[in-house]
Amino acid sequence: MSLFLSLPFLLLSVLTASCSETEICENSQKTCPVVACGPPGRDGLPGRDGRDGTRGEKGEPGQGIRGLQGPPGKMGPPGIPGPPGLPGAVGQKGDPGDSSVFDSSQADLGREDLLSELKHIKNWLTFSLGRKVGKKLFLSYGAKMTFDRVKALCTHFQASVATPQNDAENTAIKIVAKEDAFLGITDEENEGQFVDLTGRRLTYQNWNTGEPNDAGSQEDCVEIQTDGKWNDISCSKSCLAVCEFPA
Ligand code: MFU
Ligand code: CA
Ligand code: CA
Repeated sequence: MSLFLSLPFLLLSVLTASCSETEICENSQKTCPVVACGPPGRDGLPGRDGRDGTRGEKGEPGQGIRGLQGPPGKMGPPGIPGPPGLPGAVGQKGDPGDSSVFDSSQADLGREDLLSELKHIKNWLTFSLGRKVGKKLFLSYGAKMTFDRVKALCTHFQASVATPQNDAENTAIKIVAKEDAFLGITDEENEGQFVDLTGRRLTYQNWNTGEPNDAGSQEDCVEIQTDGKWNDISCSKSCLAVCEFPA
């Protein structure tokens, strides 16, 4: 039975109990105040637990011994690949091949056929990449660099820095070079005396008006401009690398 329902019953019990003593009371006072007359009741049982209070603030770190370090985390994603390195040096000549492993399926291609195929491939490459004048094939590397680097690059590929010896060659270089390109010509040895990279005096030249002017007293290299005209410039400037190959 709930406390609420049992309350009237309790009150009734108290009243009844008080009135059983009423005989004595009536003798002295004629009134019977229920509470005043009865002896105080005993303390009730403790109430039920209250609800949980609000959460407390975070405590200070403990003074105990620190735990061991955890294992390393997972590896991160791979980085961006770096730029390609410079080409390596040309390797040594290989050993002669073993004719016993010769593939007979290629035997029907004779020497003449192979040379003919090679000629075709050379034509395709020249057509799409370069310009051939006489026995020279001009090719652009497509990158700009200082004169020293152009020399090293052309040498690496068994070629020379483009050096026009006539109008046809000059025009071929102008077409292959989409921007200002270095020519294999300098006056580093004797100021004002332009020579090719073998040291020979020029037999052909195509200077722009007012050039060479050795501007700032430090222009000892030569660029071919997009109009085909020449200008002396600093050798440490960056220009397109164009090489000439024996073809
Ligand atoms: C001209 C050229 C120089 C340089 C300069 C910007 O000098 O001769 O080589 O290109 O213009 C005034
Ligand atoms: Ca000069
Ligand atoms: Ca100049």
